[in-house]
Amino acid sequence: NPAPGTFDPFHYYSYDDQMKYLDFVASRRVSFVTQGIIGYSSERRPIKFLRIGFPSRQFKPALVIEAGIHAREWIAPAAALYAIHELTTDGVYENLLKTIDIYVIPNTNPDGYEYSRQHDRLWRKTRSGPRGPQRCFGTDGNRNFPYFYAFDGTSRDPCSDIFHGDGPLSEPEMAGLSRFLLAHKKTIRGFISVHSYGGNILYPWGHKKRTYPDDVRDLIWAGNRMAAAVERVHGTKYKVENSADGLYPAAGATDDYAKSIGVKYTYTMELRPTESENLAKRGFELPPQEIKPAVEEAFEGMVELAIIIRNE
Ligand code: ING
Ligand code: ZN
Repeated sequence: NPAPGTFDPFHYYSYDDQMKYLDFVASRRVSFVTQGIIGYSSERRPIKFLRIGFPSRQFKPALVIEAGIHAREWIAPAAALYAIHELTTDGVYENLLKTIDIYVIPNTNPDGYEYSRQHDRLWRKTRSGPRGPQRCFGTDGNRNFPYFYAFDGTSRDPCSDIFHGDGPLSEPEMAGLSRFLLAHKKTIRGFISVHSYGGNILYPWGHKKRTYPDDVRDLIWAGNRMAAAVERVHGTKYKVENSADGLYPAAGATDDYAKSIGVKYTYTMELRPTESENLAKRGFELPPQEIKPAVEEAFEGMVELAIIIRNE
């Protein structure tokens, strides 16, 4: 078990240890860290977030970092915790945090995450259910959002890994995230959904190929800056591409939803291993010794987007 109040970049945390870390940071840096709960999972685990930023009388734009919607992508919550660690312990971010708020939601699918840790390493979905004649469990949270819901790249079969659920926001975890985004949409200028793997910075729209938002040039420009920031850390090259064109169409994802409610810069980041590294076939099981470089480089990409938003 990690020592309380520390971020250990050599181990994957349990959900309980992740939450203990959030509690510790929130209790120690009361002046500029606020903890909240966006909702509860179907197994009643709280889905917590931290807001990091100094109070200001002026308008502050916000960046939201959401991780862990897919259970087996363990590096995603680790990257979110590392971001919290850096932002709350390294003084170089103080100026940035006087002009922008960063919301970090490190684990939006705690039930799935613990199921992946304890029973089935490659579990992806939530744990709601059972559903269907085969009494299958789980919905793909990244297919459960109400923008072109079930349009393409999703399944109506509850046994499928891309099951879109019983309806838009049928999952309490996703309903909670949606409520949170709507409640803060006046201030949110950026949104990053953290996943693995591939080494990509993906921009909308995801539901259909060759279909882009009007301001896609701005998203590509900022995405390229994020990728350059990532590369400066350890030389890892992330590919900036449209999610449907570059990977596959997938309707109902968080980044499309955030874009659809008016958040300008919305992305899905696919962390290590990169597609070329994956020739070694590690996929979701990124070895613990690679947590540190993976989260360090991803963090610089996140900070770059925060700076872009702050300067607009
Ligand atoms: N990848 C994303 C997925 O949900 C994605 C890729 C995101 C596609 C957004 C389209 C839109 O399938 C992983 N690794 O989950
Ligand atoms: Zn994913």
